[in-house]
Amino acid sequence: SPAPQRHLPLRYLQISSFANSSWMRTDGLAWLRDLQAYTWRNDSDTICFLKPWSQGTFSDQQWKQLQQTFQVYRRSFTRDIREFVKMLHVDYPFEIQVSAGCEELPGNTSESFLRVAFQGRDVLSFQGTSWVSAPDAPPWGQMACTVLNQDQGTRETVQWLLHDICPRFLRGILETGKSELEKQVKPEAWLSSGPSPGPGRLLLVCRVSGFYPKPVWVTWMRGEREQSGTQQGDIVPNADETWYLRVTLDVTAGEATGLSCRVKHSSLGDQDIILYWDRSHAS
Ligand code: 7LP
Repeated sequence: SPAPQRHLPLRYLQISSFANSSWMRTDGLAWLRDLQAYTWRNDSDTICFLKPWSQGTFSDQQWKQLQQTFQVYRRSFTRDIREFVKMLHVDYPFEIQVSAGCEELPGNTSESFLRVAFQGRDVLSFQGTSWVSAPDAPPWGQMACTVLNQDQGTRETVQWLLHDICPRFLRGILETGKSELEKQVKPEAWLSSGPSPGPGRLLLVCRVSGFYPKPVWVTWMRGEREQSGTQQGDIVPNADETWYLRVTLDVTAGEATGLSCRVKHSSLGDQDIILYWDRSHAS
C-alpha cells in the first residue's frame, strides 16, 4: 500500500536575484505540505493569500503585525546584501535563496529551519541562537556570520519566528486547511506504448494522473505477480494541485499479453484500478 505522509511542513521559499548594483528583485512563496498558500511578489507590498484558510487562526491584528515584521525584513535584507557585496567583494550577477519553515514532530514537538543559499549552494543557516556558515561555504560565509551575529535584535526575532510563531501558525493552518489537506481526488489511468527499446521489444507505459494526496502505488503485474522490471518515474505535479506518475515495463512483444497495470490510491478505497494490455495499445 502507498507510503503514508507523516509530516506536514510549512515552508517559505524566497528567490532574490541581484543583476547588478541597481537591479534586483525578491519573490517569496510559502507552502503547507504540497499546497501553495501564499505568494509575495516583488512588486507587492503585502503577502497574498492563495487559500481561504491562509490566515489560519491568527487574528487580523496578529497577521498585520507579522506582515509588518516581514516587510521590515524584506527591505533590510536587500540593503544588507548590497552592503555585504561591497564589504566581501562578491561579484554580480548572483541569486540568493532563503528557505525557512517548521513541522510538527511526534510528541507535541516541532522542528524549525532557516537556510540561505548563494548561487544554489548553502552558505549559512540559523542554528539555535546564531548564524552558522555551511561546511563548504566560500570563505566570506564565515565573515558574513560574524557580522550577522553581532545583531542581537535580529537573532532574537529569528528565534521568535522560528520557534514560537512558526509552530503556532502551523497549528492554526492545519486546522483551517484541514479539509483541503484531507481531500481525496481519484486518479485516471491509461496505457500506451513508448518508443521501442529494441528489435522485437515493447515499452509498455502506464500513466496515472490527477490524484491527491501524493502517495500512490503503481506497478505492472502478471496475474497476482508484480513485475520486477517495472520502472517508476518521478511523481510530478499537474497544474491543478494533483499529481502525475508514469510507470513503464520493457518486454518482448510476445510477453505483453496478460500484463496489467495496477493502481492503488487512498481515494480508491479497495477498488484498485486494473488496466489490461492488449494489441490496441501497441500502435
Ligand atoms: C527579522 C529581523 O535574512 C526569514 C526571516 C528573517 C527575519 C529577520 C529583521 O528584519 C533586520 C532589521 O534589523 C534591525 O531592526 C530590528 C527590529 O526591526 C532589530 O532592532 C535589529 O536589531 C536591527 O538591526 C536586519 O537588517 C537583518 O539583518 C535583515 C536580514 C536578515 C537575513 N539574514 C540572512 C541573509 C544574509 C546573507 C548574507 C550572505 C551573503 C552575502 C553576500 C552575498 C550573498 C550572501 N532584521
